[in-house]
Amino acid sequence: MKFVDTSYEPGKDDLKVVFRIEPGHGTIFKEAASKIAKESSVGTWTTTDTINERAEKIKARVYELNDPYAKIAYPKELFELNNIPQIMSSIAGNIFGMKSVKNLRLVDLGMPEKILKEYKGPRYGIEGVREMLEVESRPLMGTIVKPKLGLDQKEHAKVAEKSWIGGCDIVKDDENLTSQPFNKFEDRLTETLESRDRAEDETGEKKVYMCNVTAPFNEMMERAEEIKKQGGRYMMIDVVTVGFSALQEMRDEGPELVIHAHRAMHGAITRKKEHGITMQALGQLYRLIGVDQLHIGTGVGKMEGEKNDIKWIKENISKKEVTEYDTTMEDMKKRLKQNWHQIKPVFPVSSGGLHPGIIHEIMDFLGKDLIIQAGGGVHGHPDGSKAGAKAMRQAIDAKMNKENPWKYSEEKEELKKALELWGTKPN
Ligand code: RUB
Ligand code: CA
Repeated sequence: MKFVDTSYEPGKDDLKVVFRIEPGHGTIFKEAASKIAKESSVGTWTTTDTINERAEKIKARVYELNDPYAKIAYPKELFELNNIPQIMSSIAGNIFGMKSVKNLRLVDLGMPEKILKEYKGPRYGIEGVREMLEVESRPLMGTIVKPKLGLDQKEHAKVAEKSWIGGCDIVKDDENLTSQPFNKFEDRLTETLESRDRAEDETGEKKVYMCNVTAPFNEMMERAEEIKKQGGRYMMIDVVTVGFSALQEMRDEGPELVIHAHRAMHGAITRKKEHGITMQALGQLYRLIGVDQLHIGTGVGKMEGEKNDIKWIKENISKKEVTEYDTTMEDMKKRLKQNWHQIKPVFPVSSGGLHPGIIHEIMDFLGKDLIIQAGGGVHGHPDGSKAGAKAMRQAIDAKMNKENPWKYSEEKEELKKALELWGTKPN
């Protein structure tokens, strides 16, 4: 069987995948690409006499080679279309362990409408979230209660209340806060939602609490239902650690809540430039399943991530059609067009090491359709969480009013103190 065919034109129902390939010892690039197409579709290491016509017809084909990038087209018949675990067991399965590749990276996906139609996508998306929060155009602003672990439910709710009153739209749990003995899920939920109600009364603004439901599936579902019952509007899920299958079930069968996706553990998969899966490709899958908000990185904060890549992730999870990057020759080798058809846009979240002093830079870079979150950058303010939240909102207001943050801070004490402490440079 032949798996490289550069004259092949992918059909409109094919799933297209870009791989970056470093062949293993004794293997050349083209041969490695061929083995990837083979192992990820119908073949194995040797020829077998069980090959039939169907296998020949539905095999994957390498249709473009641009060392180190190869584009492969997979006919839809290879997949159970609404089963992401099965799709990933094909296109990101055995191939990552083959000796004939030293390094392999799944770079981008081009998903056909036939696959898109099988998924619900975000229930709310950017528009739905903005409507719920009654915030038309500025970035949404949130905080993560810190210390991430150690506060009991009452202390947690108190920090949350101060943050909302100071100006946060959103308060969220951290990725590893779920239901510890000193801070049980249900108690925290009740206390924090009460804080939310008081903060809404006091400020006249809509406030949301993103409570982390991450747990084994049945428990997670019960927690989500409890949120709905107690009048919450959001659930937060650590989408990488719970897995595609559990996430899909939460989206499809869970209560009608906004889904905030924290991506803890993604670095184990996405971080190495020459191996693994890009955040961009994972983001496409999470959009397909239907998270409403997803962490994409900051380009300026404490977490690793190149600006160009972050922009690419942002475009791909939030635009209707991705084409812009097809302009440079270099990008054409590794990026695929994607039309999202009926699937709504995901609200991108920038978080990790942010503080008021770098808001202007991040908004220059990622625009206004963004959720900006700061943990340390709120609760580390010299005058505490409420002042910290105020400073963040002031920094956003300054940028919305096209004013220099230092200039704007002359009249805003909280922002001034934050800028004096952290400056206006990325840390
Ligand atoms: C934020 C924090 C989040 C990171 C995760 O706290 O720790 O979990 O945003 O990173 P702080 P990413 O504001 O104190 O740094 O968003 O890149 O997945
Ligand atoms: Ca965190």
